[in-house]
Amino acid sequence: MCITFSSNTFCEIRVTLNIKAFRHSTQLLSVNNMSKVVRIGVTFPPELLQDFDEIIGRMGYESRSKAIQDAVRLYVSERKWVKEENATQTGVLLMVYDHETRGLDSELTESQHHHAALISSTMHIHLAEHDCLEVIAVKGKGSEIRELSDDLATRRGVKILKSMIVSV
Ligand code: NI
Repeated sequence: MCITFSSNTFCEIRVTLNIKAFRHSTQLLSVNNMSKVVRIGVTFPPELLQDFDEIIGRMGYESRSKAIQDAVRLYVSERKWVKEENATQTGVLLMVYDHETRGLDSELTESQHHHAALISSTMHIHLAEHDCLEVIAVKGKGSEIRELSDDLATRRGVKILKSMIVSV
């Protein structure tokens, strides 16, 4: 697994994850069959890692690996709705992005126009000097919501994309 963030400066750390989660990965660095874990290399922008360490330190985590496993588990559980491809679903996509990332503003607008039938409403808030918050209300087929969500989330400059989706 390779995670890339928008910053140009990275810290490298090593994390250990449950083997079940990454048994299909083609980029495993090493597998320890005895302990049923996979060791992978992940890069982080230093400030993200600093924030993460501060939070898990306060929570009392003894190792980064356990905290990262829990974070990934939460991410997976929050996105389980994507499996219900054919059901009609509704909810909101909440996105934070850096509007100064070259071309991003128009890419995001283009993507939303492409999925116009899915989007009921969009609210844009200028959060800070660089950051914008966009709340996109959606209703439609699960697979189409997932397509839009993935398209937005994976663009460079998009820092957070949180989905709150329910089946109706
Ligand atoms: Ni803005």
